[in-house]
Amino acid sequence: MKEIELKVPNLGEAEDTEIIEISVKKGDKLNKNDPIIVLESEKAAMEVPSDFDGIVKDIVVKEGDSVKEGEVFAVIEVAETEEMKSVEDATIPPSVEPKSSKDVEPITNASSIDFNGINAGPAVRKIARELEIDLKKISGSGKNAMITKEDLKNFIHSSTSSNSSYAHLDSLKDFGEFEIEQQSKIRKLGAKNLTESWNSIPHVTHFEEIDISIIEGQRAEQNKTSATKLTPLSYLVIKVVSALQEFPQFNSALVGDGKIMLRKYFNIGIAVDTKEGLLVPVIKEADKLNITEVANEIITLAEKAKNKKLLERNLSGGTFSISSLGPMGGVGFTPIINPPEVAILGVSRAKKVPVLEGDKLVEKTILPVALSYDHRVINGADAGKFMNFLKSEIEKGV
Ligand code: CAO
Repeated sequence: MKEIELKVPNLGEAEDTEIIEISVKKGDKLNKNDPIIVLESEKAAMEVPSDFDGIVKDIVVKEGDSVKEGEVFAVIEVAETEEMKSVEDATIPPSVEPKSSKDVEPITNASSIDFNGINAGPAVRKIARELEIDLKKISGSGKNAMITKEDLKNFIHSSTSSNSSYAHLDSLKDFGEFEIEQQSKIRKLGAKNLTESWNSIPHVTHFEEIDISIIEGQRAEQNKTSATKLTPLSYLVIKVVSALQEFPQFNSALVGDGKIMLRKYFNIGIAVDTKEGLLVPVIKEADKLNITEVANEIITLAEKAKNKKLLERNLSGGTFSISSLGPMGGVGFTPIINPPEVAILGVSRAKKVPVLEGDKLVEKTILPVALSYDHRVINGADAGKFMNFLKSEIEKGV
């Protein structure tokens, strides 16, 4: 048996590169072509495979290390064969010593799926190859958009669940009369987006009841003179913006690699029910608007949505959404997050209830609300604090 030092191959233009994955550990048995480490190049991951059958004696680097061409990264023990001896002289195994940057192959495989330019580690590639998944369809959430095992799992989960959730027409057609209706494009797209959100975001919903008696009194007064009709929703937008300013993570987007983008603008999406399906136009810079301006925006955007007049810019850039089913009733529902946002407030129907204040029964108007949030970004305790703040802001009135 003979020990061989494995060295970092020629990396092309790159001076040094980071080790993003170590695929083996000390004592592992290696077959020729098994990946040992994965290096990160500018555009893709680069697998450095073993050229021999053997045993890993030592790994002298760790994930995250920066390495240069010629640096030893592992020692392996191989049987002393003629083939091995000839390679030993060259120190760097031929297959890991490309002549130029063009020779540095991103991890690809002889399989029919082309992984060229894909940034993913060997484990992810192996599963993708086995299941014949095209990694180009997956957006990576890791460093430099690397596709992680979690991304792959989510992709597999979302594609299997969306396909398997369709009923089979053939198996249902013998039970009675029916007709087939074609869903509108908006509904179809909405269904896809909702499925993706539901399957990829760990949703938690926090329920609360808010006393809007003061706001309702103020609203009645303002509506006597206001040219624009104010509904409870306009007040909620103003108060939600205050809560988002106080708790910025609720106004963020999860951008991968453990980073959240805390957005310093407050664009509030409003779910609008239209004949064609649900649309969520966005009130831009809601923090700069007063209550009447917010109410005007809601009326204008809802009109446009119902008349198919919304432009792309009216539908993009949201940082938080509100879905109000208030006028339609219901005591509560769990709204689905509108990615890349991380939270959404669902509003149900307010009702008048008798409440004991001291020893007196008084009438209060209570609004049930539900906050769904992305548990990867927001904890239950954060949600509790956000809702307590929102509740006390609303209960103060404007
Ligand atoms: N509780 C009780 N009444 C409420 C209420 C609530 N939470 N919210 C509004 N109302 C009242 C309004 O005050 C108004 O009553 P008055 O005419 O007596 O003042 C009435 O209900 C109708 O309000 P509205 O619907 O015209 O206005 P809005 O600002 O509340 O909502 C809009 C505007 C565009 C959001 C709404 O029309 C809409 O489309 N909602 C549907 C949203 C939806 O489908 N969400 C579900 C998404 S998940 O599938």
